Amino acid sequence: MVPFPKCYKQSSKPSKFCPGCGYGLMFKMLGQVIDELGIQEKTVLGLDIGCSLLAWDYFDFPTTHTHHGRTTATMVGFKLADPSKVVLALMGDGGGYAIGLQNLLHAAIRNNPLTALVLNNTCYAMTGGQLAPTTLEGEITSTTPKGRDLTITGQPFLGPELIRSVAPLNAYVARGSVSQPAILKKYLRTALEKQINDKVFSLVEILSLCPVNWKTDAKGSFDFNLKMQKIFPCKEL
Ligand SMILES: Cc1ncc(C[n+]2csc(CCOP(=O)(O)OP(=O)(O)O)c2C)c(N)n1
Ligand code: SF4
Ligand SMILES: [Mg+2]
Repeated sequence: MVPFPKCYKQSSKPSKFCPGCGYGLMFKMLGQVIDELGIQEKTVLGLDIGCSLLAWDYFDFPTTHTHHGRTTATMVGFKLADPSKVVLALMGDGGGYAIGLQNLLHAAIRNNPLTALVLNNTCYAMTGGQLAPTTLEGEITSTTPKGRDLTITGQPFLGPELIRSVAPLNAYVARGSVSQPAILKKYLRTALEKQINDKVFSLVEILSLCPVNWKTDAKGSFDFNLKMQKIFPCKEL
C-alpha cells in the first residue's frame, strides 16, 4: 500500500469527501510530488468554492479559500507578494472554466508563475450536480434532466486546449486522469518544476470521479471517466 504523503496533516480525522470521490486520488499524487520535491515548507494552496474547499485542512502547509472563481486571481497576487513560495490554485471545472475563466486566461497570457489545477467532474458538484461547461453530450444533470443538448448549450469545454492557445510557448499545459495516477503524478511534478525552475505558468486539468452526482458505483465511475477521456484527451499539450 502506498503510504499517505508526509505533507498531509498527520492527525486522524474523517474525510469530508464522499466515498469514491476523485479529489482524494488527486491529492495523494499531489502530496507525493510535494514530498519528493521537498517543497512542503514553501508551498501555499488556494482553494476555490466547490468541493475543492473540503481540502482546507488536508495538507500541513498554509491553505486559503477564495470567492468562487477567484482562486487564480488571489493566488497570482500571493505569488507577486512572495515569489519565493510555490503557489497552487485548485478549482473545479465550474470555478475554472465558467465563473473564473477570465482570471485563468489572463494568468496564462501573462505567464504568471503559479500552478493552476482544474478538477473536471463534468458538473457543479457541491451545489447538486448542475450543468457545467464540461458536461458531456447527453449527460443527465439536475439542470439537464433529459441530458445535455449540444444544440442548446454548445460543446463540452476544452480548457487546456484554450489555455494552450493563449499562453506563451514555455508555459506548461496538460490533462491527466485519476484513473492513470502515475501519469497524472508525472504531469503534476512537471507543472511544479516549471513554476519553480522556469518561473512560468502551468496548468493541469484532472479528469475526476463524482459518484454522488453521476449516480455511479465504483465500476460505473471509472467507465464514466473513460468516456470523459474520449472527449477530453489526456496528454501534455
Ligand atoms: C459568486 C458565487 N456564485 C455561485 C456560488 C454557488 N456555488 C458554490 S460551489 C458552485 C459550483 C462548484 O462547481 P465546480 O467549480 O465545478 O466545483 P466542484 O464542486 O464540482 O468541485 C457554485 C455555483 C457561489 N458560492 N459564489
Ligand atoms: S459531490 Fe462529487 S466531487 Fe464533491 S465530494 Fe462528493 S463525490 Fe466528490
Ligand atoms: Mg465540477
